[in-house]
Amino acid sequence: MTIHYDPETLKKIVQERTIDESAKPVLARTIQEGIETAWDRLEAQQPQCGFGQTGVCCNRCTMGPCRIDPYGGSPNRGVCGAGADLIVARNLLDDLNTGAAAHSDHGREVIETMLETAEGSAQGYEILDTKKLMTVAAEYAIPTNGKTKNEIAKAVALGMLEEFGTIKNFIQFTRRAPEKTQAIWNTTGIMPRSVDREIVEGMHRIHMGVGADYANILLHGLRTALADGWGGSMMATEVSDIMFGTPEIKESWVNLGVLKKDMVNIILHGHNPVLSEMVVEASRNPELQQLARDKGAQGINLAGMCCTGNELLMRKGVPIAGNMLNQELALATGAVEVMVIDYQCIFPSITRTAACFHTKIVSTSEKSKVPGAVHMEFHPKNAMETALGIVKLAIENFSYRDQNRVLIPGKPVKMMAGFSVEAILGALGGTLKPLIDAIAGGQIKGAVGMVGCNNPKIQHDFGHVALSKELIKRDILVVQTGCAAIASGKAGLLLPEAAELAGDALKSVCQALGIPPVLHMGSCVDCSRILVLAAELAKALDVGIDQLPLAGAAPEWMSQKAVSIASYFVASGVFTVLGIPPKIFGSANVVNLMAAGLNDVVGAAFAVEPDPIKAADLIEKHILAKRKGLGI
Ligand code: SF4
Ligand code: MSK
Repeated sequence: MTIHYDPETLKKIVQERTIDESAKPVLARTIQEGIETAWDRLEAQQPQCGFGQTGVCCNRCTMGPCRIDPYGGSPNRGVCGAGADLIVARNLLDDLNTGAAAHSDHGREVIETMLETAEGSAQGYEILDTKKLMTVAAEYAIPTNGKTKNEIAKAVALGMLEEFGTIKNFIQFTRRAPEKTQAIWNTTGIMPRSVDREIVEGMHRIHMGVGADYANILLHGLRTALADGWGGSMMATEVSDIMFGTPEIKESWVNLGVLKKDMVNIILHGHNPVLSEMVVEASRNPELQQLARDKGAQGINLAGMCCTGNELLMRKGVPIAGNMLNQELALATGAVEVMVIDYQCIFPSITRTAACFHTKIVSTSEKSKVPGAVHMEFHPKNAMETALGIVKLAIENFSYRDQNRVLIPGKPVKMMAGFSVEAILGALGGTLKPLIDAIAGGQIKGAVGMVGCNNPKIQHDFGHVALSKELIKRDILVVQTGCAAIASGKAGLLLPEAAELAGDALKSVCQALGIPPVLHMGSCVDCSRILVLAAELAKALDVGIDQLPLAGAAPEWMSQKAVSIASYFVASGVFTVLGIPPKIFGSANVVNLMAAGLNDVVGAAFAVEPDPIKAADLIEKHILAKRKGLGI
C-alpha cells in the first residue's frame, strides 16, 4: 500500500526522525509504503504511561498491580505498604539485573566456546591471541610452563567459569582496578563476590517483602553492575580477544551504503561474535563463492549491525550497516538476503519487517527464537556447518530478490576502528606516558566514554554526534562503544580528518598520532576496555579512578544493559551524564541519591541532560574540577 505524502511533509518527518543521511531515503520509503518502524510504534504508544515513566508502578505480586501518585498525592502506598522510594528502587534494580545478566550470559557463552575449542570439540575455532592468553593466565595464577596453548586456554576457561558462582568472594578482574578504587568498593561493601551471585541476589532483593530500604537496594545495584563491568563483560571482551584476536587499528566502511546491489547481502546482527566469526570464514568458502556467481551475484557481501557488527568490525574490518535504529531500514533496502540474529537489541517484530521483502531472518540462539524466523541453532561443535548452511541459504535466496525494489542509498563513509587498549598503547609507542603528558599538559583536557544505544525519543544519532562534536571542540577526547560509535562513524567522526573539528590542542595531538578525536573501542561488552584504560591511567598517577578528569555519557540509551553500564561507570568513580531520563523521577529520594548522594559513596554520580551543549557544559565543569584536584 502506498501512502501519499506531500514532499515537504515527508521530508519534515524524515528530518525529525534521523540525521543519518543514508537512512533518510529508506526511512521515506517505509513511511510511503507503510512499512512499520520503531518511530511509528513510538507514535502509536503516545501518550506513554506517566506512572511507568516515573517508575512508580509495581507488578511484583498478585495483590497488585499498584501505582503511586508521583506528585505526592494519593495513593502513596501499594497494597503491601511499599512507597514510591522502594518501588522505584526495585524497578531500577530489576532493569540493572537484566542488563548485567545479558552481558554476563554472553560472556559465559564465549568462555564455553573457548573451553570446547581447547578440548578439541568446537568446529573451526582456534586460540588466536596467545599473548593475551598468557597475560590472563598469569592474572589467574595458572601455571603455563610446559603446557600447550590449549591446556592453558582450558584452565583459563575453567577459572573464568568458576567466577560466575565462585565462593572465593571476589572476581579476579576487579584486581585490575587501582587500589584506591578497590578500597572504596571494600569500604562501602560493594566489591562484587561473583557474577551470578550478585544477579541472583538482586532478583531476591526485588521480591515482594525483601527489605524496604531504597538506598540498600541501590547499593546492591552498584555491586551487581561492578560484577558485570569488571566481571561478565570484561571476561566476554578478553576471551573474545583470545579466541578471535585483539583488535588492531584498521579502516572500514559504515552506513546502509555498505550493502551491494550486485552481491548476496548477509547482515550479522546482535551481540555475540562466536557464530558470526564463523559466518565470516564460511563466506570465503570457494564453493559458496562459485554458487553465488552461478546465481548471478558478483559475490557474498557481509555487513554488521549493532554490536555483533562492532565485534566483527573491530577484529575483521567487516563493514557495518548501522546501529539499532537502522535494523529495520537495512531490511527496507530490499537488498538483504539473510539477517542473522543472535541476541539483544533485535526488534521482536523484525520478521514482520522482513516479510515485506524476500529477506529471511535466521535465528541462531536457543534462547532467542523469533516467530517467523528460520532457526539454525548454533553450537560450537557444529559452528562451521551451521555457518556454511546460513551462507548457502542466503545465496539461494538471492534468486528471489526483486532488483526493482532495491534501494541502497548513497555511498558508505570511511572510518577507523579497532582501538583496543593494546592498540591505543601501540599508537602511543607502547606506553601511556604520551597520553598522560598530553592530559597533564592540557592538550587533552580530559576524556569521555560515550556509550549506548539509539532511542526513537531522540532524533536518531543526533545525541551522540552533537555531544561528540561539542566535546572534541573543547579538547576533550571521546572514546566510544556500541551504537554511539556507529553513529560517529556515519557522521565521519572516526576519521583522522575529523581532528579539524577538534579544538586546536586536541587537533595537534590527533594529527601527531594520526588518530581520530573519537576512538571506536568496540561493542557494549567492550565498555570494559574503557574501564581498563581508566584503571591504567589511575595506576600510573597513583590515584583512584574517581580522581581522573574523565566522564561517561549515554545520550541515546534505551536498554537495561545501558543501566548496568552507566551504573558500573559511576560505581567505578566516573561521573556519567544520561540523555534520556531513567524511570526514577517518582522518588525524590532516589533521584537525590543517584544525582548527588553517590558522590559521598563512590566519588561519582549521575546527571540527566538531553541538551548536548548543556551536557558538554556539565562534563567540562566536572573535568576541570578533577584537573584542579590533581593540580594540573
Ligand atoms: Fe503492589 Fe506491593 Fe505487590 Fe508491588 S509488591 S504489586 S506494591 S502489593
Ligand atoms: S547494540 S545495547 S542498542 S548500544 Fe550493543 Fe546498541 Fe545499546 Fe544494543
